Order: sequence, then C-alpha cells, then structure tokens
Amino acid sequence: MEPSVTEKKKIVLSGIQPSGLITIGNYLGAVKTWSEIQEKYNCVFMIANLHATTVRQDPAVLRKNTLEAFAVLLACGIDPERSIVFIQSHVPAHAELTWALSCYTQFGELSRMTQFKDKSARYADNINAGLFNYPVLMASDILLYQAGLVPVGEDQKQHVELTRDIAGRFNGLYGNVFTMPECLFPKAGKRIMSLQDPAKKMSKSDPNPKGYAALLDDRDVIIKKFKSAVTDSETAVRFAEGKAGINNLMGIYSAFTGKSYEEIEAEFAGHGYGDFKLAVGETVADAFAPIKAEYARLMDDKEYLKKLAAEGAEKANRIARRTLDKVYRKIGYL
Ligand code: AQP
Repeated sequence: MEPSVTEKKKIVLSGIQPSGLITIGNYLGAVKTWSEIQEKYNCVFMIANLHATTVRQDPAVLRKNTLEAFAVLLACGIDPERSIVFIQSHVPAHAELTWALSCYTQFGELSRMTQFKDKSARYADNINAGLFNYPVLMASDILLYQAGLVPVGEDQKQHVELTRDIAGRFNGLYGNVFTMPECLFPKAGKRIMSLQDPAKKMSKSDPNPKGYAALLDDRDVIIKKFKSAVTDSETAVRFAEGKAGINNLMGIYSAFTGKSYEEIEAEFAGHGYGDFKLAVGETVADAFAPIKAEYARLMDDKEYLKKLAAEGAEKANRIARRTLDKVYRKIGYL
C-alpha cells in the first residue's frame, strides 16, 4: 500500500549522504532508528546525493555509492511498501526550493554552522558555495514533506534548528506554509566517535579507514578495527571523564546489547581493555552479519533496485511538488 500523508501520523524525513561506506555512527545515529519507527510515523528517507557533491566526488564512485547506499537502507529494514525511499536528485523540487529558501536565509546564519567551519578547514582548497548553502538544501529536504520529526545524530542538531528559523521566518511572512520540525535523537548512539581519535566524530569520509567501522566491512576487519581502537593507559573498563575512547566503546556496546554502563562495568570487572575491545568488535560484527547477507542478495538484482528507486521518487515527487507549488504562489513566482 502506498504510504499516505493524509493519515494523521506525524511525518518523518531523514537522509544519508552516499559519500562513502555507511558507518556504525550513521547506523546507530540514524538508520537503526529509521527502521524502528516506520510503523509509528509516515516516513520519507532519501539518499542525499546532492549533499554529497559539496565535497569533490568521482562520478563513477558516486553513482556506485548511491545505489549501494539505497540497498543498505533496504537491507537495514527500511521497507519501501511502508516508507517512501528515494534518491534525492530524482526529485527536482529539492534543488528548486533551495533557491527560493536561500533568499530567506542570512549569510550570518550560514557562517555560524559548525559543519561548514569543520568542512571548510578539512577541504581548504574547495570551499564552494554549495558547502556554505548545504543547510538550506537540508531545510528544503525537510520542509518539502512537512516533516514534524527528523531522526538524526547530534551533529545535525544545528541544521535542524536553522531549518526551524527559516520556516518560522517564511511562515511569519506568508502564513502557515511549513510544519515546524523537531529532532528525534536515538536513546543510545547519537554521537559515535572515531576509533582512532575519540575527540572527533566518526565519519564515513575519514581518510583513515581505521577510524570507522563500516556496515559492509568484513567480520575480521571490524574486529581488527575495534582491537586497535585508541583508548587511554588505564586498564579498568569504566565510564569516566577523560576516558573518551573507552566511553565511546561502552556507548557502542550498550547500543547493541541494551546493557547499561553499570552492567558493562560488572561484566568486564577484572578483564583488561583487550577482552572488552574484542567483545565490542564481535558484537558489532554479529549484528551486521544478517544486514550484509541481505545487502548481497539485493545487489544481485540492480534493475530491481533501480525500479524501487524510481517508484520511491514518483511518490516523493507528488508530495514535494505540492509544497513547492504553494511556496511559489506565496512568493509570487508567476
Ligand atoms: N558519528 C556519528 N554518530 C552518530 N550519528 C552520526 N551521523 C553521522 N555521523 C554520526 C548521522 O548519520 C546520518 C547521516 O549522515 P550524513 O551521511 O547525512 O552526513 P554526516 O553527518 O556528515 O555523516 P558522515 O558519516 O560524517 O559523512 P561525511 O564523512 O561524508 O561528512 C545523520 O543523521 C547524522 O546525524
């Protein structure tokens, strides 16, 4: 049955960039929640390939990553019968609304975005206008579907707040055009840190692959990455200030097992970091094994995946067009 926005359920919008292999950070911060809330809400999920080009991408790799990310979402349990799943560039309204809303967003607001500051430091030779304008595209993604909830990791909180500011400003001028969105954070795993530098968030575009564990990494690779995770020089497994590496691993272990920090401390009392790291690595690898198997099955039939993506885009397009038409009317575009 086609998901309908006329039902009284809240609408959810979220996306993921096909800028590399989906990591355990993306999974715990976003995708896992997506698969769990499909019954409760009318969900719209997209592969954010327009966002991905704020950083230079190899065209063939971007195409490949886009379809693979689509398959990963399905393998993680996103059900195209219940939710709308599509590829962002297939729905032109995202780019169109971005132009309109750019004219209602201040330079100063965009300059304050932490992600812009981080990424412009990381990619100093390519500080492009798209990188600066990224939050307006994200606001358009959310507002086009009148989403009330946006399940994201904590790193995206500032962008959702800016979306609210833009929506509030537009509504103030033209009446109730946009729904005010709110963040929906996962209970555990809203900020997973790099395995090599626990002061930095885990990112799929980290040039050092040891910094992240990817959903599609081989079992041995996942375990090895956890075994070599950077921690402190103590030996006791306990959650405490100044132990960012261990705290991060405890957060990951807790998110997968449902155990509290006290339970984890009790489980590993008398064991060293080595045993704990191995247990975390094995737990993650075990959790990802069925997802990887389903992914492999889906990737066997790429034509079927493309057909699902086209169907998703058609559904998304119908909703997005409605909002865009209203915005154009309000602004006075003839
Ligand atoms: N480390 C993280 N911990 C928790 N959640 C995270 N997310 C990303 N990193 C973490 C959440 O994953 C969703 C999809 O993210 P994205 O692909 O749209 O962009 P991002 O936040 O920039 O993710 P990456 O992995 O860091 O990508 P790159 O390296 O390309 O910039 C979002 O909901 C995000 O909160």
